[in-house]
Amino acid sequence: MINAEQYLPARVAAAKAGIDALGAGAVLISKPENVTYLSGIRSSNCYLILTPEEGYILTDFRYIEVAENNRAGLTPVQLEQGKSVFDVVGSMNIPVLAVEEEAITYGFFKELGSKHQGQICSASHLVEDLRIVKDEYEKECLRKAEEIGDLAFTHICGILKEGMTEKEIALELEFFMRKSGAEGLSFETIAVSGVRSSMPHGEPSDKRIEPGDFLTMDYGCKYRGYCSDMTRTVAIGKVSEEMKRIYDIVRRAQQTALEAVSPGKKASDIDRTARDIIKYEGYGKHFGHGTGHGVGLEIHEAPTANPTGNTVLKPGMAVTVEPGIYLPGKFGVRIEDLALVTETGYEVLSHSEKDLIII
Ligand SMILES: [Mn+2]
Repeated sequence: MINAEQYLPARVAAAKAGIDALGAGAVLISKPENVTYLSGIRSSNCYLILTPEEGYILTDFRYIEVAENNRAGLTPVQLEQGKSVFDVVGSMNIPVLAVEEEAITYGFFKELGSKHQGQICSASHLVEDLRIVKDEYEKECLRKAEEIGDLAFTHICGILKEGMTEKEIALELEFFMRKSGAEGLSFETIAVSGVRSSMPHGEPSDKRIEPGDFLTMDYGCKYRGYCSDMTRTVAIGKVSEEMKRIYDIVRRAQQTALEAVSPGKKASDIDRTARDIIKYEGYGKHFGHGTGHGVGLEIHEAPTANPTGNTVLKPGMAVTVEPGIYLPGKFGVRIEDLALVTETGYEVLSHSEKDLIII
């Protein structure tokens, strides 16, 4: 497996190169995923201060050893007890400091303002704009995370049986993914069956699966910090004609939209491809969410593939394709794959069966 370390200095250099355009002399990186992206360090209390020339990594005693060993070329600064990141920033006399406005709280902003004498401006999406295109290391992590998801699907299909509860199914998926090398979950597992499957993000309950149910499982794990995300809907025992028909529409919408993923397309084009098929079949109002989203260190990141998603797809972007149809009081169906945009089209990272499985 490739190592992340060789990519870190280039990522830091790219972030530094964007500071001038913000109208700032330095940027304070506080969003944990952005800190990880640039430094390789995962920590709950770690900040980066970058200027066009310098880079500092600020953390406390608990993480100082990893900070000292960082391979990103950042200078470690230990935050002594009683001393905060705001004290350090205050002592640096930065005329204009850019902050990650969507990642900080009002309390953070107030404290920063009490110590920092200069102006504050927005870092906009300085690091997110870099993260949107994945490098080879990140692609490998995403492939590996999705592979664990695929293995979990095979595993669950082998043990699903009438009478299992949604909670038991979710737990089996989670336990299996952890045993298969995942560090944790990328989000709370969704396992909903029967009438409950019409809730796109329903929580697993004590409901037992029974013949005639659809069971939708939407789950993901983290591998080296990178998230996987996939959804499959399977049938238990038997299916009605209506269930078969709806499944087929979603299956077709998902496959067609997936095949539409290619560089130069807008994210909204992917959404429209899926939505047009579902609308044409008369279920437009039962598909009330976007078709997909980017995935990386965060489970939901850019690009957003909904009707207004105006990001132009580029090679290296990762995007889910996950249309669904939800009929309240009856059932719901969603199918989701994660795809990487390539030079010529797409590479699908989830390989689990998508034709209707009846267990
Ligand atoms: Mn998703």
